[in-house]
This record gives sequence, structure tokens and C-alpha cells, in this order.
Amino acid sequence: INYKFPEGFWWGSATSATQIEGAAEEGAKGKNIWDYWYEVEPNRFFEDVGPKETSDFYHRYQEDIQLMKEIGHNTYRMSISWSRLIPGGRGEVNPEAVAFYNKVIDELLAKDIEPFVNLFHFDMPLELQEEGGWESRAVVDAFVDYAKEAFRLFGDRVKKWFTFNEPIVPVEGGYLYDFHYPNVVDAKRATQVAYHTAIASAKAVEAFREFEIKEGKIGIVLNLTPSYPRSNNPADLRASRIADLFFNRSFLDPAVLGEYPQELINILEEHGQLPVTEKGDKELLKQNTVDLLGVNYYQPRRVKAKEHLPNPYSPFMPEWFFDHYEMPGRKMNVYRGWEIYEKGIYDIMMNLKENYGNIESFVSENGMGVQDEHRFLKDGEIQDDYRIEFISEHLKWLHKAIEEGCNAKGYHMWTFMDNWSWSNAYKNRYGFVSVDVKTKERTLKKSAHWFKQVSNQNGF
Ligand code: BGP
Repeated sequence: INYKFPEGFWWGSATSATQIEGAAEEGAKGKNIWDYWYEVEPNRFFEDVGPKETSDFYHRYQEDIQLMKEIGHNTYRMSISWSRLIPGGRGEVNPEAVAFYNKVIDELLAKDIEPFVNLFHFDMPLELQEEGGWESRAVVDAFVDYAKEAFRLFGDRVKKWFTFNEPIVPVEGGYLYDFHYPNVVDAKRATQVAYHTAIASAKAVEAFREFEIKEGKIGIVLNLTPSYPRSNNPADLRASRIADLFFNRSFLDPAVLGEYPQELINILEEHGQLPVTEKGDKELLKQNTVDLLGVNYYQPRRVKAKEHLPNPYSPFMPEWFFDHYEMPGRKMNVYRGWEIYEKGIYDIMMNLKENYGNIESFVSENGMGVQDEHRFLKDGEIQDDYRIEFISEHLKWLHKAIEEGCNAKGYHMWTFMDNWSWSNAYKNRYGFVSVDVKTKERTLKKSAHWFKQVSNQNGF
């Protein structure tokens, strides 16, 4: 074995409720924005499969957890569907949902797979979105109530909790770049949404501490996209620094350091984009930083100085401050159109070590989406050698970071089984396990067997 990982390393994968559960109209679940959007604008979505069915984990969780066991998972991240646990987002908990999540958690524990539970993975209950979603401070309070219910119901068995997955994505998708509901372009509203999400996370952390869950830890999962400048000239460096402020530090700093970077505040202030805040917010953020950080890493951001001044009449956008840079010769995942840069994982971890108190962390998502993956089917199994290479190259860099003192505790692949993705549906397949969309039949891919070995040997 060339790459041995520390004792007790977390090997597993991540999923989210909306992407795998299906049964969106069963078990007394309420509607969330995805159920709604798919209903009213089906043409936005790649395929004729919606959140209603997805991979049907709701009915097949036993079989799936058995497969997790078979492929060496000792940990697994899932999310609770807010609109399943509390239909409508506020009020009584739904006993059918409690029963379902209890069964899933108990089944995982019975198989020695530690559940990591995330509270919010893009799935705002529809009624709360109609009140303004994260733009509304009242929705922040509703979220904290939901979080408390979850801690109360499952905190006796679940020890690792996460407030949000990639909170910047609903900001970008819903309020800047048109890929999440309510798909508007308005930076001021985006800033408010981002701010309220950070406040909601801190308030959930505060509530979590009151529960005094034995050995409990609370974290957040952030998609960090290291920002690389085209060159070392000052204009490129500045562009890259600002992209980093907008897309990484806007959540990383408040969650881990308990405050926003001054430079970000200055930029927003100068352009009249500051959010509405309340008295006491600063202290709230300062006192409720996370214990644990999940890092989702797919691709870096390459940046160069803005070549033309922004049109002063165009709406304020982060892109006022930089241009994207297509570096010649960069390595691409041709099946998804994303850059592959394995060293990014090392750079992220070293940054956490040097600038974020070496916070306890893990890779909470990393993976490779592939279109038309069935073309790699041979002898009844998808021969996904490209995925094995992708994972192992990232693991090498993670290993190096750990050797150099980073506090990284695990690696979760995105994702356990092929799942339904936000607007792409089943176009890009990511799983260790392939899913036949029609029959829902599960089959291990080659990478699943490989991962089992890695996990069993704690290295490769
Ligand atoms: C992350 C999300 C996941 C997942 C993944 C793959 O941003 O946390 O939910 O979808 O990206 O992206 P996609 O499905 O768009 O290819």
C-alpha cells in the first residue's frame, strides 16, 4: 500500500433527500420548490424523471444500505427532507417521516455505518418559499425550529450534523444565474439570501449546543472552488482574490471564523448591496462557529482581470470584478464539461490549515459525472476506470495534505448511487452503483469494488 490513511478514516459517500428518496407524494410529505418547479416547468429539466420518483430510496433503503456495507462504507451522508419532516415547513412533525428516518438511521447503525445528517440540501418547503424563502427572516426562525426537532428526534443516535450543503448554490442558482427556483437575477436579493442562510446556520449551531448531544459535532458543507489567477500580475491577483471572496469566503469566513471578510463588506457597501441585518447578529456569528467542515470539491475557478469595464447600467454581479479564464491545456472531464484539477484538494486543505485554525474537516463530495455512462457497460458491469482514476488522484493529494498536518478525517464520494440531479435529472451519472431509471434495479460499478478494497485496507 502506497497511500495509507490515518486510523478511523471516514470512507463513504454522500446523497441528498430530493435526489434519491422519490415518494414525493407519499408518506404525507409536503411540497418543496423542486416538486413545484418540476410540475410547472417540466421543460427546464433534462429528462422525463422528476423528484416524484428519482431513485426510490424511500422504498429501497434496506437494499441500499446493504450495498453501502458491501462497498466498504463506514460513514454515509444523507439529508433530511424538511418538507417531509415538517410538511409546510412549520408546525407539527410528520409521524410517517419520523418513522422513515428512524428506520434509515437504525439500519445504518446496525450495519456499523455512521450516519452524517444534513438539514438543508437546496430543498426549501414551497410554502416558505412563497413567504420569500431565505429572503425572509421569519423563514430563518422556521429553519431553527426544524433543526431543533431533528436534533430532538434523532440526536440520540446521530452524532454528526450539518446545517447546510453548499449554501451558496441556492444564492447563485436562485438569485443570480437562473438555475434554481425562484430564478431571478438580483444581486441585492442574493446577498440577503446569503446573509440569512449564514445566520440560520449560526442559529442552528447555537440550538445544537443547547441539546448537549453526547459526542455530537455540528458542521457545514461548503463547495470550495479554489480561485487561481491567470498570472501573478496585480490585476489578475486582485480579480482572483475577489472571486474567492464572493464564492468561498462569503460562507467560509462566517462559518469558521465567525465574521465576514472586511474587504467583502467594503465592496458590497460601495455598491449599495449590503443586506439588512439585526442587532446581535455579529455576536451570534462570532459565538457559533462550526466544529466540523465538509468540503465539496469538483473543480477550480480560473480567473483573470476584467478586460472591459462593466456596463454601469447592468445589474451588479460578482463578474463585475473578474473574467473567467480558460487556461490552455487544462484537463477536462469531457463527459461533464468540468475541469479536473486534483491538486485543488490539497490547496484547499492547506488553506484551512494555515488560515482557518486547521479546523477538523473532510472531503464531503468529490466525484465525476459521466453522460451516457451505459456505453461503458461490459459483462453486466460499468467499467468506470476513469472514476477510479479520478478518485485515486484526488486521494493522493488529500493524503499529502494529511501528511503535512491537515486535519482531514475522511473522504465521501459523490455519490452512492446514480441519482436525480437539479435540472440535469439522470444525465450525468455519478454513483458507485448504477440505477436503471425504469426498473430501479441497482448494479455495482467497477469503482464500487475498488472502493471496498480501499476502505478495507484504509488506503491503496
Ligand atoms: C453538488 C451538489 C450535489 C450534486 C453535485 C453534482 O453541487 O451538492 O447535490 O448534484 O453537485 O452536480 P450535478 O448533479 O449538477 O452534475
